[in-house]
Amino acid sequence: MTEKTTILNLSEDELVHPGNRACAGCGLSIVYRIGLKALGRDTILVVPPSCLTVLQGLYPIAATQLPCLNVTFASTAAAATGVLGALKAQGRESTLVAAWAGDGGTSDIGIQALSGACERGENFIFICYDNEAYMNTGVQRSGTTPQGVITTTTPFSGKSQKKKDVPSIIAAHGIDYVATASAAYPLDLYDKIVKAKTMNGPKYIHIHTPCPAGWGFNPRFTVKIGKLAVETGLYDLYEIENNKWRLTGASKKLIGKKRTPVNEYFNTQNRFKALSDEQISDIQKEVDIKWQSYDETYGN
Ligand SMILES: Cc1ncc(C[n+]2csc(CCOP(=O)(O)OP(=O)(O)O)c2C)c(N)n1
Ligand code: SF4
Ligand SMILES: [Mg+2]
Repeated sequence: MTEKTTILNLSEDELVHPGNRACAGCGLSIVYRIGLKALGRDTILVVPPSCLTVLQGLYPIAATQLPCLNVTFASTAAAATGVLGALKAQGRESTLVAAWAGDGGTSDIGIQALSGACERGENFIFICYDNEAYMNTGVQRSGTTPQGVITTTTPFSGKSQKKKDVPSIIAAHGIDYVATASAAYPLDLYDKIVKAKTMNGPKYIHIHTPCPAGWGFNPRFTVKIGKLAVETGLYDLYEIENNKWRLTGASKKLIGKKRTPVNEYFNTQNRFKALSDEQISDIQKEVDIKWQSYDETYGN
């Protein structure tokens, strides 16, 4: 039987240096530290412009010990494809290539390169940390910003459109592994990355990543808010492995249970303050319908 992952048996190899340029309480700091532990030393990172490039630091400073290619916004998956080609030419195909992009760099600006790489079947892991806006440039709305959220480009009544479902778009390419994760559940993320490493072809992991600066909450509540997103049923943890969809971790435990009302999540963050009672009630109904179908399909 494989040993259950706990905080005690994670790799002690720290690939992210202590101290970096991310804001205090940044969810990305959590997922990057744990994510790189799961990826391991024999990894080349490919990163587009984002808060992650800020976290990494300006040359000659680097926040990680791994080689990292900073590439243009639209080209992350194409550049990762180029790195795979170079490694093949050098006979180094066991080296892992991992792209890490924000939601803007994944769901909007980088989506054509990502779609192409998935369709071609490139052997890499693409990780999207979703802080639900273009944070590095001052909190502009992105395709994955939820409906009703105030950003600097949706300043009064919030974003009108719904959140783009990127994991489903990527899953529609028929790749072998798609998973969602959360900064609030780092061990679940760790296990998913470790599993992705064992598979061939493109692997996609989408991480809900709370951002105190852009979401408007006290930095000490990053994990609490990440957990609330899952406990309310707004953000689901799941895997699609060889076309089989299943809830995992904390979301799986919610099947057949009472969920926390969605307004408890909304009340924790300034970005939701434009939501009316009617909008909140509509969102609650949508979540209830989704979970009713989970309960019927996956409950006992
Ligand atoms: C083609 C192009 N357009 C715009 C920018 C400016 N820019 C740099 S980072 C960034 C925001 C990235 O947002 P996201 O991918 O969500 O990552 P986050 O900053 O939220 O971590 C933008 C718009 C750029 N570098 N290149
Ligand atoms: S703006 Fe948000 S995602 Fe960017 S470094 Fe600060 S807390 Fe992290
Ligand atoms: Mg973002």
